[in-house]
Amino acid sequence: MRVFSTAHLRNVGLVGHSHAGKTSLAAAILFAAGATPRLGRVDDGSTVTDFDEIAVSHKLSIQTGLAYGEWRDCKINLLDTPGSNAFILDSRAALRAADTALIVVDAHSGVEVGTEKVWNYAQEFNLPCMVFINKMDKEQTDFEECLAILNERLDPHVVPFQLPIGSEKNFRGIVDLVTQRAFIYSSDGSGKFTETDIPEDMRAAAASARETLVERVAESDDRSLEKFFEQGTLTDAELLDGIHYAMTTHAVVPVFLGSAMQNIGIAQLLDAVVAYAPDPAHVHGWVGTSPSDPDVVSPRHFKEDEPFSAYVFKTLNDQFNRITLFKVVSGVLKSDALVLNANRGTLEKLAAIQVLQGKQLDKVAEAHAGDIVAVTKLKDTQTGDTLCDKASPVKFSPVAFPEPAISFAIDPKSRADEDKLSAAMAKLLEQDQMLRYTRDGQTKEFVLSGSGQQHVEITVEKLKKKFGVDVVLHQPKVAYLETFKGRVEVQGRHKKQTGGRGQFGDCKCVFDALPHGGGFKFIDRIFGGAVPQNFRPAIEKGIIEAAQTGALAGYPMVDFQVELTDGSYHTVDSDELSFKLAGRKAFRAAMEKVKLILLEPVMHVEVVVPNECSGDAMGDLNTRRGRIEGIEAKGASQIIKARVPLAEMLTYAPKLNSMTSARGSYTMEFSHYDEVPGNVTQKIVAEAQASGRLRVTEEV
Ligand SMILES: Nc1nc2c(ncn2[C@@H]2O[C@H](COP(=O)(O)OP(=O)(O)OP(=O)(O)O)[C@@H](O)[C@H]2O)c(=O)[nH]1
Ligand SMILES: [Mg+2]
Repeated sequence: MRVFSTAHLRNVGLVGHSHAGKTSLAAAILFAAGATPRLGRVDDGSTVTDFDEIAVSHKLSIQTGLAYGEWRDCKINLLDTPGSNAFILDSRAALRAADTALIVVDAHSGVEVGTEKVWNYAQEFNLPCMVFINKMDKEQTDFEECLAILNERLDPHVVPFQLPIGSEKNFRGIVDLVTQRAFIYSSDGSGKFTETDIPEDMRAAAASARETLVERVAESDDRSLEKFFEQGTLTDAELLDGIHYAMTTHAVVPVFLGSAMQNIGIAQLLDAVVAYAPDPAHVHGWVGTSPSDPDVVSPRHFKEDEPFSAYVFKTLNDQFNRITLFKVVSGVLKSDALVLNANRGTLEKLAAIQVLQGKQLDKVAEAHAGDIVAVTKLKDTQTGDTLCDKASPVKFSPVAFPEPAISFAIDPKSRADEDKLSAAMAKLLEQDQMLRYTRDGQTKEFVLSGSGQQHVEITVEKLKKKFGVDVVLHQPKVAYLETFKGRVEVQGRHKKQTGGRGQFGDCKCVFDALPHGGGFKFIDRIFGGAVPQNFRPAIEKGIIEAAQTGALAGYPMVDFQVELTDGSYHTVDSDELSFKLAGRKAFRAAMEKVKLILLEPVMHVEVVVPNECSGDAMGDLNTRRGRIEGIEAKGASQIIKARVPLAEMLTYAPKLNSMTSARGSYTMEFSHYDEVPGNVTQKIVAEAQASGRLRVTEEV
């Protein structure tokens, strides 16, 4: 594999709504660039970037695939990202490594939910954008209409750089408005084309569209505008200069078009990427910080003569291999380099530098600033880490992900599955930052959380297919707690005489409710020897154990204190166990006298919905016993902030999807425990009685 210098690199993130044709476009680009002998197709699982067997079977990208093609002396690194709702956050992680976002749009569907999302991600990283209108060969597609939608719903700065020749099944080529040439493609999908003058019947339209293009570019900066007024137009060199500037300032978003499936327009798109997409050197560098002091800013530029630094944006792994993907931010990396992992303070040897073509690795001698490469077998390095020259340490901030939206409890199907589960999950967590795997301390369930139901289901499929671990999913239990109101004095007396040595323990206690969050307190108020000192902890132990199964619905009892005031003992029969049982009896006696209350976890929820859905979304939160605390406008969306009981949020993800046609999203985090209203308590108590969780086991 050849080494490419910074000026000859282009890092392009293919982003967009699911099914827009990103993976197909990556396949067409790789074929055009001679990287594959045939045109790969999603429909028969032969693309380079969707190599994963699960992606192939679902005909859907489930994670970012990396590949590259060589075009006109440049190496174009392609990040083929997933667009489906459950995986689209991965495109955000990938865009961190890109220098240009190529937004792929389905000509028939126009701007979709995913298009808006990736547009926002690109803005977040301040990336120049290009749009590729794909599927121009499809029925019911209209270029002008699609352009109008892009203009209205995505950004008013979109400007066509090409026009289509023919439409729908007669779509056969493009007119390039910058070079003012036409390209007519053969209809056999081979990607062969002939270059001609602009067809007679399109000349007027092309001239007017070009005029708009030049004007829009000129308007983006004063110098160009002056020249435009002086000369009435811009020279080719001025136009190219102007396009670069206009793209980086977001004054112009160039629109290209074609058909990935029919292999039309790909060569011109690649020409445009090489000509207009910035090379890394023209991108402002990254600002890192000193690993030892986050307040000390340490900028890096995409320059070959700076010390080496790189950002790890992805980890791929299976049972056997671990591949770390990173973007070289500064310097030149040579193989066998010993570098610092600035996040972990350890040294890593980057033995062989590799380039990735889907799943295939090829060695390369060096990687220059801006390039995206991979290494295998690193010890400690994780996604989000910075690798750097140990003499010049720097740390870049990782991409932060929102908390997962949906959780399921998982149960291994067998003992063998249980044994393998945690090792397999550790590998999956390493490669998927949107996934969380926790054990609920109270319900004792293993909980798998992800960004959507499909995300969690595909994770379960990976567990089975890649690690041979079979699990079942079910709704997680809610970790209710119990408490009480009031103050009571009770006696707990345990006495047993069954021949031989008996058992005897007796205590008097005052049970008193504490405010929410007060936990448990045990206060020994016995003066003198009513109960010998060494038996008193047993009383406390007995109460703590008994409190694990509350008297209302069998959930742990919290927020109360017990004062031990008195008791009695027997010199022969008393022992620790007897006093533990006395403590239990005291607890149960108290529970019969106080007013029991059920507590439930309440979440702080933030829901983002398009303006027109906010009424429905608020109404729905009300039916979920939610308390709306605020609503804020953000562009065409509303952010609703509310506190909602967790029990009501378990089924929220699919409901929000259907209410907003998948345009809404939400995050939630634990807020506090609150009292469950009476009618809901009755239901939970009835369920607890039916499930037998109220049965108390006597220990004698
Ligand atoms: N007619 C037509 N179909 C296309 C074209 N490009 C892709 N398709 C089809 O559209 C479907 C989706 O294509 P993909 O390439 O998987 O789309 P994607 O954007 O990668 O989708 P995700 O990975 O889910 O984000 C497949 O069935 C493709 O064959 C095109 O130019 N014309
Ligand atoms: Mg795809």
